[in-house]
Amino acid sequence: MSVGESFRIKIVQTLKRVPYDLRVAALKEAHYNVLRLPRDRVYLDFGTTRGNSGLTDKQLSALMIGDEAYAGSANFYALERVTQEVFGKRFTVPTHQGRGAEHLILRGLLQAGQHLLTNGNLLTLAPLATALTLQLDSVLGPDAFDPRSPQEFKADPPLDQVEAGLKAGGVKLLVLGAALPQFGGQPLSLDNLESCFSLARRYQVPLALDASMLASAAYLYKLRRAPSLDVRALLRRYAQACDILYLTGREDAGCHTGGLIATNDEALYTLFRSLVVVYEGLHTYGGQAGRDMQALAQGLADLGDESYLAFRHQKLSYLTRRLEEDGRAVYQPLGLSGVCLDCRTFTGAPTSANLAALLYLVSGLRARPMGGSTFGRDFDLLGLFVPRRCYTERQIDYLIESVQHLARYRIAHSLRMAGSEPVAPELTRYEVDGSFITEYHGDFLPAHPPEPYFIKVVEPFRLKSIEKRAQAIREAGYNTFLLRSEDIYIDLLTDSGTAAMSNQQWAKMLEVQESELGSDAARLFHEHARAGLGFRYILPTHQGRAAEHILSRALIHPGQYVINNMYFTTTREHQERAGGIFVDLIVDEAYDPRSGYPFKGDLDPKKLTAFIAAHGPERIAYVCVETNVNMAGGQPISLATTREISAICRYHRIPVIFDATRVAENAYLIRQRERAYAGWTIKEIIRELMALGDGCTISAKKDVLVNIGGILAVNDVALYERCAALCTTFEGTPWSGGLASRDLAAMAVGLEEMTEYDYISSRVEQVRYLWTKLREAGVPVVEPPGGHAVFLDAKAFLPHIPQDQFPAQRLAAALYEVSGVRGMERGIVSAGRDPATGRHRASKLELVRLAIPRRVYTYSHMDVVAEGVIEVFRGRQRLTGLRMIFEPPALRFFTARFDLL
Ligand code: P61
Repeated sequence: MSVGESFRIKIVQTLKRVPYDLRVAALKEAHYNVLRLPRDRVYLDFGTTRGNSGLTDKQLSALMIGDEAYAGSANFYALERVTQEVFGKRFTVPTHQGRGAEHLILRGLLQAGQHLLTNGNLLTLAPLATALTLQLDSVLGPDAFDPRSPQEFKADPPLDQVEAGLKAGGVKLLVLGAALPQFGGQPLSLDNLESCFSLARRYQVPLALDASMLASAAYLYKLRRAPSLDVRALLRRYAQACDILYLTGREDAGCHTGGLIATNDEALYTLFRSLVVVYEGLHTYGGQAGRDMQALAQGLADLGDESYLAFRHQKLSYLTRRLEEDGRAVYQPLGLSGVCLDCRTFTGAPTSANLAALLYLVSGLRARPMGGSTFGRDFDLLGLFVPRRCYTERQIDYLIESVQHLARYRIAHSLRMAGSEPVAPELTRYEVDGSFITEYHGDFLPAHPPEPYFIKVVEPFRLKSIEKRAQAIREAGYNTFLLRSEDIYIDLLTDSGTAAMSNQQWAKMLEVQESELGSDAARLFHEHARAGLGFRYILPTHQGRAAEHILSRALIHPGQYVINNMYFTTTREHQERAGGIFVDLIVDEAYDPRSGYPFKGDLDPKKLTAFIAAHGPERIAYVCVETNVNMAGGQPISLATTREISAICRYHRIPVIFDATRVAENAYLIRQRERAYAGWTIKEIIRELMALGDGCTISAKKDVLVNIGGILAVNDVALYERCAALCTTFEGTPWSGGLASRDLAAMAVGLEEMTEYDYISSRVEQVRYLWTKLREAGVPVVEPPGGHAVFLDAKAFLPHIPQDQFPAQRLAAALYEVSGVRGMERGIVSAGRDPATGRHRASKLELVRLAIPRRVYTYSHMDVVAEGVIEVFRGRQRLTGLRMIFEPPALRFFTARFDLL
């Protein structure tokens, strides 16, 4: 079974590759030390796990509830409470980061020249010890330096050496790291810590535990030695085995800054409290903003989240396995920070500094060179540290392929360290004679391009037990619309309003001013909508159906026909409510799930001509052309056919109105499938398509990448004025459409982002990935793959259930029960009843839609979804039909209830 992330993505940070010439210049400027490169010159950063995690949504909101009082901030008390709960430590002293804590501990407990002993936890400790003229002794077992030794707890110091140090009387403090960042996060075992602690007690030397990566250590301990214990219990037991616990919030707690010291010893607390005010800040904020203490409190409260730790372990194991398959020696066993490569396995055995520079040059990635002299031992590793909740599997794949790619290069010159030995690797400068590599083979192109964004904020979720799911779907009347979000594992109900917004959208949202009259946001929105779509007049609406409501009222005389390519539920509802007679003239192929016709969304020009001839153009209110037709399976329209439709309508003076809700996806599929447009940009294709119409309605909750919003655009001024009046009546001012200004700002930015090629291709290719997996397993899916969703063909999936027993409804319910994945019925229930006869409209298509939210789920999630569907498919014979026990009057699929037959 695949393991997916235990979260969905909430905010993404858009990501651009750094061109080769910029990389060359940046590397020179950084004196060939990749650790000196600024982050914006790095494409994906595997140089550290410190302070670069994706936040959880709760941490993000914690940042918004900072109590920035100078003394006695509420956030301090929250932090203190969590520290008590998680670690069982009564007193908390906040510090600005981990090294702030270390500084206070060293300064408080040791005097110049005195000794302290550590298990190789040197990263920040060593420079501090030097600065305070302390003697730092580091002990680790010989295995710790052997990448091949399977010793599971390489951070365990040999007890005899610890005792020898304590016995001699020289050592005044023991500082043990729960996991060592140097080798990818090698853990310290609980047993070893407990033994060290009793030794320390015997010799009356305080033991300080660096708990920055305690969750990682505890998880690995559980995995390797104590499967029956849970991580939360282990966190407490580790914490009990020390006098002082300290940490940086920038590792397992997933924060960007912040640290603390915690103890149960009142004398120690008094000591640190007297120092914190000198070096950090007041004892109730310790050099952290209130918001950072709150985010740290939240991060610590979530430390024991085993589903995330399990996911992380699995992904790092995958990274290890792939690298080993390529013949690389990887430091063993796995820690939870990342993977360390033995540089000697590369041809010519370059140093890690050389390899890191080369890796950056050829792929824009940063890795961490970890060489030789730190421990005075002979090892040279390239650290591939994987930030938490930040990169997807595709991005890890890119890392793997980049490392493979290194084999093609020869390094012409070794780097020579310039100047004297610096305090920290970040400060090292190198020199090189001539050019660094012999030749450049062009920018490295991966087999599967990674997502053009990385994760900024996540929303954790978990899979509920099968019993809970069975109960939930029963209580929901076998209708997935009636399930609660908290009961869902992976939510593919809809791609509507579910996108992860970008950092740029959020930035604009904060920037604009709120006003329902013309605001900077309204101007920005208008500019982008007009430029992007090409229509003259633009109205925002609160969402798509509001635009449809206004347009239908403004354009339909009762008794007139409205021609559509298939139907969408809300569109048809508003056309009919305005007195229109709904007509569907989509091409026949659209109704054949097996047909691979590339433009199954097209309106049929022959059917249109015949209809006009039969009824007369004046009886047709307008022709509504949906892009990327939702109910047909996310199937695109072509420019060629739409041009024909447009010409026919222009000739007869029938307006053409697009439902351009998924126009960017449609444009991408045109670029792929319609040869004449292969070289066009997405923007150009959208403009070309929209130029064939007289206006459009848009639900911005789809392609436009916002959670709320709609657009109505027209060319005709008289029509615009009718619409603007209706907008004022039903929505809000014509400038706001009933939206907050920030929503207009988010739409403005979204209208740009949706046209970026890297984004739209990664979006549609993800849909195709799931589609391919299902099809290869023999699951009946609508062909060819569409733009926003994969549609299961329920008639073929459950041929033994007749349509009046709602096979698609049944399938959606079963999928939820089996896998926690939520899809949506798009069959006879959605089609509703014929207003004339009152009977079910026996829809030709009986589908379950798995709509994929934009930028929210990863390829790992898609694997999990595919496995769920395939499992239902295997057991399909056992499924029986449903009967409807409650039916509402309009749009019944939303709230209807069913029972098993
Ligand atoms: C969806 F089950 N779609 O796909 P609004 N046009 C088109 C849409 O796809 C669309 C709207 C207009 C939804 C949400 C939804 O029966 C349902 O912003 C092509 O939702 O008002 C919406 O835009 C309406 C799901 C709507 C449904 C109606 O999931």
